[in-house]
Amino acid sequence: MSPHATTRRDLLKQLGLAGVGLSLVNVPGWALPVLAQGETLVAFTDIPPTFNPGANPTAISRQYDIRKLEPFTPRDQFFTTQHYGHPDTDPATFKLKITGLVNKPATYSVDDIKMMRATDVVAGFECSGNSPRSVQGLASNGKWTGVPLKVLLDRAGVQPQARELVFFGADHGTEEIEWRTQKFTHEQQFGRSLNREQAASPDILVAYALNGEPLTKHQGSPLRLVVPGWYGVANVKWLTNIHVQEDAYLGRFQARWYRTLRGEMIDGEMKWKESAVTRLRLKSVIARVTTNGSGGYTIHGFALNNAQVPIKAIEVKVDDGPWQAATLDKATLANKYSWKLFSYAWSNPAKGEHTIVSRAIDANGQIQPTLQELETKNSFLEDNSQFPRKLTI
Ligand SMILES: Nc1nc2c(c(=O)[nH]1)N[C@H]1C(S)=C(S)[C@@H](COP(=O)(O)O)O[C@H]1N2
Ligand SMILES: [Mo]
Repeated sequence: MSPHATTRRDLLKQLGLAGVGLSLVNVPGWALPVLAQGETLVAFTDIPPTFNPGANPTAISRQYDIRKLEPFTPRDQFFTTQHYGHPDTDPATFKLKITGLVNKPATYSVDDIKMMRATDVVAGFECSGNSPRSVQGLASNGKWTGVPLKVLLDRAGVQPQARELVFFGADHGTEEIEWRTQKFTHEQQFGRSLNREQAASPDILVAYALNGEPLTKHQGSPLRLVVPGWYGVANVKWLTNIHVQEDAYLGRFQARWYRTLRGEMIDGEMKWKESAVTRLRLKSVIARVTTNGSGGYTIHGFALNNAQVPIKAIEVKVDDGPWQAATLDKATLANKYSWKLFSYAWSNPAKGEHTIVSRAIDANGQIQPTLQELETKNSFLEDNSQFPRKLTI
């Protein structure tokens, strides 16, 4: 388990401080990014003052207000969305079935899963539609508890000819199927797949808890898939069936909706490639700016990546100044799939309007692109462009 696998709220509870002016309590070691004593938030001028995401915690979809940035997104603020609404699920009767090309098909109750050895994975993810339009609020970070998918698959015995694992949710809706002149509509479950190699990762969980508390309906109660390092859509909620097959699964949210068309220079020639939304792309976001009231300003943000290549640095640029190294928070950095928090001390900025922006750089030297550099990307999905913010000092 990570050294910081306790939420701030747990910590405050342990200290007997829960509920008493949380943001003013100075918890040692948790100064970042909880507001330190005497610090205040500086408003961004490119966000309307009426912008108040998450104001209704029971809404079926919500954004996380990234200005509240914490190491772990509280369960009732965790961003949430889905395509078909919330299905009716009863944890007492809910079943997860493992079917198809396995030696021992299985049916698990939620209690069966909870009785198995629990594993925690800290993982941050964003919806692939997250972008400046939603003030990057379709992103969150949590500690998930569950059973590794690999344990269930090893028990079931995946047969040699199996190539693909399909994960079905309990939710369903009507989809249009089109082939040449033929068009028909049909009811179907939400489904996503992973190929056998992708599904073999020991870090994928069938999860039942977030930040040490049971999943809510919003997060896919009672069971959901958590695929660390992947965009949100891979994390199938209300998981009722894992079906093992030889053929590729071509459901709408696998093969049609979550697609990006990109132009790529291959040997001097532009080639246009459609690809599926899979692993997170390198992104950093400035989430908030605080001031101590005496000329000291701090810029805070988070970064996401797929963890196959670690993040090496985050840099911040003020107006037309040079890129400057930000400080990466050690605890989140040490945690493979967590979002990484960063901060940058901005001393005595000049009075007036400023534009600030961050960029992430990975261990291969890959740099988070600008919006311009994403010119040949032809969908609004997977927008990992740099996110300039405006504010007035
Ligand atoms: N069963 C099911 N799982 C789903 C979806 C869905 O529509 N149905 N939406 C996906 C998408 S697009 C995202 S971004 C994430 C959001 O997860 P969250 O609500 O826990 O943040 O759930 C994914 N899992
Ligand atoms: Mo999504």
